[in-house]
Amino acid sequence: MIRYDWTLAEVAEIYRRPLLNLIMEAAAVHRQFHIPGQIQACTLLSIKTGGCPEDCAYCAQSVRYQTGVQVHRLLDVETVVESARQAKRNGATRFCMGAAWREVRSNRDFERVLEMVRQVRALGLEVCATLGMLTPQQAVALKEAGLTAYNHNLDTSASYYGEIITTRTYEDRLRTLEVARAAGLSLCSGGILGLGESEEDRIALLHTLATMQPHPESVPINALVPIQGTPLEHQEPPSVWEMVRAIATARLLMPRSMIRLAAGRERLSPAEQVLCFIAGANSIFLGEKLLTTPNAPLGEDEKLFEILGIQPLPAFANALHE
Ligand code: SAM
Ligand code: DTB
Ligand code: SF4
Repeated sequence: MIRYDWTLAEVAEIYRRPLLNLIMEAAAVHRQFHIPGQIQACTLLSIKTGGCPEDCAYCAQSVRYQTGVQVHRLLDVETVVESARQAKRNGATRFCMGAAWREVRSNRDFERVLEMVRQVRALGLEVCATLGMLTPQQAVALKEAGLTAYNHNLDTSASYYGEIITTRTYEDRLRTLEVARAAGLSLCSGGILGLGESEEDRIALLHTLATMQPHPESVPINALVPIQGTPLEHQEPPSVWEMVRAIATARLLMPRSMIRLAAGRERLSPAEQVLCFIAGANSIFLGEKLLTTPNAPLGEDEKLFEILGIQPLPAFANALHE
């Protein structure tokens, strides 16, 4: 049974359960809705890096902070498609393209992104994009080009959002998610732990996601990657226990969604990652790099998959969501 009417109190009760019980309950629900041992591998590429006018306090790519990020205009179609081919050879089944834009503008750059989507899709990969705010027309154009999913994270609770980002509102964020949904795109939306938010903020974020109908098909749980030069550079990243707790709660609230152990995975030991998988995470980023920061080394992931007997989730296996 999938529920969309969770109350804040119910979410809080689940989130605060004794951790071992929570993990075991999440593992049981996980088995009901997913093939155990099957993990989705997604590869990220930053197709336009840095120079973003937004002020997200965690981000390496905002113009407001001196982060030393290598700024780059929109990549060529061929460079992106070659990178997608490589991702496929490495075992990825979803390719995610990120652009440091506040919003999409309907210009030649957008035409180029549409061409990237067409060509990456033609490789037999699921294609995801994260490009900032969208108009309904742009969302439809992306869908028609073959885009599988649109990533747009809520990051934190509505009430804490203003502490992290002042250049747009939570309502802007929710509106873009609706626009993408209305165009028939799958949604990828989650958050970041370690922004200085309280437990109540985490509960509220999970509540917002779990009361969307339908639930986002994929829910990335990121651990803050502290970036030098940003206001959050000295923030302590969340512990593995906090990650596991958030993952297990997300699994119980949104049983059918893919829960992604996203940024921050490289700081976890293999055994800690396994704990996240048992708690319901069934998707990861595969590849040496996230957008601007390093990810878990490929060789180590290969070893981990081998040891655990992990089967990669085939592309479009979750087409029932689309
Ligand atoms: N500009 C677009 C946007 O904000 O929607 C797309 C790219 S943006 C970099 C994508 C997401 O990456 C953000 O919403 C945030 O959740 C995540 N992210 C960015 N920097 C991060 C960091 N330092 N640590 C963890 N997650 C981060
Ligand atoms: C998501 O939830 N996390 C990814 C992806 N969606 C776009 C981004 C993580 C970025 C980590 C910091 C960086 O590499 O700049
Ligand atoms: Fe720009 Fe996205 Fe980074 Fe915010 S998270 S500064 S919108 S690239």
